[in-house]
Amino acid sequence: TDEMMERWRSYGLGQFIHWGVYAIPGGHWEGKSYNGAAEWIRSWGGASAPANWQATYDNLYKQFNPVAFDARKWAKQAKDMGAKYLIFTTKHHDGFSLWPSKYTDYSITNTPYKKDIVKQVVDAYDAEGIDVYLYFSIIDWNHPGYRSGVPKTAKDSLAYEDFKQFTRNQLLELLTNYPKTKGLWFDGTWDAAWVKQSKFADDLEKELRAFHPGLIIGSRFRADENGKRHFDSNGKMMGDYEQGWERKLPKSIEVLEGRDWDCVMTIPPNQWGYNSDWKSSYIKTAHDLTDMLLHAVSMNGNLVVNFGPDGKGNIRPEESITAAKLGEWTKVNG
Ligand code: FUL
Repeated sequence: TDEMMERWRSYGLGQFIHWGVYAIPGGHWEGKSYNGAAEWIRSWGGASAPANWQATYDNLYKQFNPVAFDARKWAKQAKDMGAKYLIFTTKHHDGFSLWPSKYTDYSITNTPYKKDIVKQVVDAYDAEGIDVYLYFSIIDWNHPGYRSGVPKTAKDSLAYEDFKQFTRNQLLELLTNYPKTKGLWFDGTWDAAWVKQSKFADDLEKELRAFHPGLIIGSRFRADENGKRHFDSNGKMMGDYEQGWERKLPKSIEVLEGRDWDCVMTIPPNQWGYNSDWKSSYIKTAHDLTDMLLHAVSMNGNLVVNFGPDGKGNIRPEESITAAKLGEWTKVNG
């Protein structure tokens, strides 16, 4: 609703958190490092991949036991930083669900940790007055029916129908379990055939909005024929600039006219999930980030700074220092 969009427009600063099984390898496995984004390590291909790597990765959840995880600590830190909203990865491309989803076994339920992480995060941030948006990847490397691109055979199509229903079920499940959710921040649509089958997406969008009045939906939910995401200027969707690996924000106000947008930003270049090695990277300073925040806000956007907690649930010290410095700045500058 307009009221919700008004609220969204007033945020300014947000926090993104990428957390999942990929935090265990942290961009490395058996002494080798992977140069791509740490949360993409499952797709580690070519000669550098250890034998049976994907099967190894798909079993890592059996070790996921974040004993240091304390949602209240994260929420307090976000509050002190001045974040007005959170975008939290409920499920990234690997398909691992951080909530006890009844539609898959690949979820937090079957880890040694067992407890519902999404619930703890939603409750803790809500208690600090921070609005929560759920990140949800359409790509799901774990689901047997998922494939990239349009299904080619009848068997594939059937499996893909199953995947679409699964996606719908999981989304309704999230909104049912976490009614405090303010919006859904989708990802991975470029790789999903359903964007070309707009009837399904149209119906699903209507269903989600009817089910959860006021729900804000990110523009990555839809894409054009070529899989390119786009802004929607009708005030019902917000669009994003994903510029995590470049210090780049939209330059001209004209391209943004009438659009609601946020810019999601990593602190190191192109790393969203935890990477145990930051040394080789150019790390954005709190000063860089406040520049970006001012830039975004001056062009009617929000800036969302990403954090990638480690496999135990700790936010890395470098990120905590940045958060504290941002907090000092937002306290003085509003
Ligand atoms: C991208 C993803 O592929 C990255 O891993 C990350 O989640 C970023 C925010 O969106 O499309």
